[in-house]
Amino acid sequence: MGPGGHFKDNVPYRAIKQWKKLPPRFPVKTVHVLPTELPLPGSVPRVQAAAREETPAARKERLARRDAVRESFLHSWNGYKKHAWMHDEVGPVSGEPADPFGGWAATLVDALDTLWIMGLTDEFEEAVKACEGIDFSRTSAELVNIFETTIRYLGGFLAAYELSGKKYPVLLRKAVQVADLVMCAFDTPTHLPVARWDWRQYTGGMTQAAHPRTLVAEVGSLSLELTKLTQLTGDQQYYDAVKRISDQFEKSQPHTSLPGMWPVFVDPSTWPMGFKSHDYTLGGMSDSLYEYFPKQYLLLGGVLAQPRRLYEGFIDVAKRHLLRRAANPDNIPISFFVDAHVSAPGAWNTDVSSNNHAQHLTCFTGGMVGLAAKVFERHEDLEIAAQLTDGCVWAYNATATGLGPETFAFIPCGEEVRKGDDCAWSQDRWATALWKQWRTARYDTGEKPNWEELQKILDERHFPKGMVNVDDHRYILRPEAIESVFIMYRITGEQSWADKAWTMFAAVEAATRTNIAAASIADVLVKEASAGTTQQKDSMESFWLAETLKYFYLVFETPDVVSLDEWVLNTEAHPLRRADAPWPAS
Ligand code: DMJ
Repeated sequence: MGPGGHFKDNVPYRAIKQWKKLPPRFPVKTVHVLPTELPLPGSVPRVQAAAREETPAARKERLARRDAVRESFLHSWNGYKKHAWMHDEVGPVSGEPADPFGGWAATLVDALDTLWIMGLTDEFEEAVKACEGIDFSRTSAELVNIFETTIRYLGGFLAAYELSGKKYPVLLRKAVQVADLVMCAFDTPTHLPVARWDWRQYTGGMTQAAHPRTLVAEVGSLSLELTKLTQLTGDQQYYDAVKRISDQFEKSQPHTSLPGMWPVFVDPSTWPMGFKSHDYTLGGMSDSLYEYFPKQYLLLGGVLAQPRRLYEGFIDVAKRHLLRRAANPDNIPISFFVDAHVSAPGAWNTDVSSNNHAQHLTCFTGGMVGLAAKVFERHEDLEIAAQLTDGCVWAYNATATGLGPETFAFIPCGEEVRKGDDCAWSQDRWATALWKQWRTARYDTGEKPNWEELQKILDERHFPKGMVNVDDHRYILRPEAIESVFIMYRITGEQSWADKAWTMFAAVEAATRTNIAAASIADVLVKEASAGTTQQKDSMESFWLAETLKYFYLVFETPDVVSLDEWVLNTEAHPLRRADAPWPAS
């Protein structure tokens, strides 16, 4: 039954204007419940470094930086308010509103916790009041993206509700409304969700099933928000829904074609869930599946071993097959997680090939590995966390704009992260890698670099030293790089991370600020666009205010503000608030 047709009871598809919760077609028989044990004090190791002394001059500088970030936030927030209030997004160049996420004011809801963290109480209260008017029973979307709805709306309400001390009950009410919608997508024969939910089909009474080719992140990263909602409401249906999913991940972990990890495409239309494809990445389409494991462990106060097993079961496999160091002109020790493909899967002849592609989306891995190194006491991984984070900082610093590209290819130089290594920079090494990347495109299959051709490639494409290709030149205001810098700063307390953050912020501000808000950038490799064009594109996703500026701001706050020993960023509070948190406020 496609759009335009009729359902069984002759209700035309288009005539259905709002979704309606129906009695479950596939009732859940046995409900998984939250672990009941209380976390023992001290059972989860500390994440943040001990407090450091701050000189008056250092404090002055920090506060000036913090206020600059706050001013940037207010600039974009006011632009959204003036031009696109209650819409999902504002066009930062045109001022035109846009509604790509259901039309439920995604920017407003997603940014609530940042408003609170920045102490913008009047703005926060105005926004909370506006939330009362959001009608989640109607939508402008044909299909509802369940993952995006969960992270932006449900996560937005829950984070704001808890950070503001549960003093605004409307936030929890709205969270439940969003979750009611999300739960409709779980009413399938497998109890696994339809990732792009056809609300008209559901309301028309049709049987629905998960899609056999679903992105693993879209089914695997609903756990934090739904678990938190059960913690807050006591209603076990939310936790039940995600525990079924994590059990499937655990059962399948040793049996995929790259045992330990899960492929980009999975099949939740079958039971057990299918994991039969062979492409693996920590980047787009898979990223938050992996990111959520250590955070879920923290959210449950360390009493459930499953998220730890899932993390520990995958990370060494990812280190072995996907982690690559990268040569760069300053010989900074840096690494990236790349993509892998398994051919000829099987116990005896598995062949894993990997590429040399880095993505901005994988930049969260520095923070994930760092957080997990502390929480799971994997101290040797701290060096990898630093190298992953420095890889993304390097990618920013290497370009003409000071912004990291969406994706690029680098010079890989070894399969393990080692010190005193074989990764030293040379012009020849760069030329050889460039030539390997480009020679067939130029119909020249010679093994040795052709210097004349190489010069032409560089003149046309502006690759910075150390990059051998840039597939996607954009910077779309993403948060992953600064998220990792922020976590590394809180873990180590080293000032160098705050200074790196400031350099990144200055570049982001210089390139993205518009009269209205902040714009995505079309090409980070060139400072000025060619005549008659502009680098600034008319798009500002909600994560700019909800994530990117929040991390920048928190770098320049005292470490007791959203301490990682109390909170699971960027959604919910840790159930066990610690009275003896380090780094007291100055
Ligand atoms: C973020 O909104 C989320 O954190 C998500 O998990 C992946 N990427 C986007 C922004 O880049």
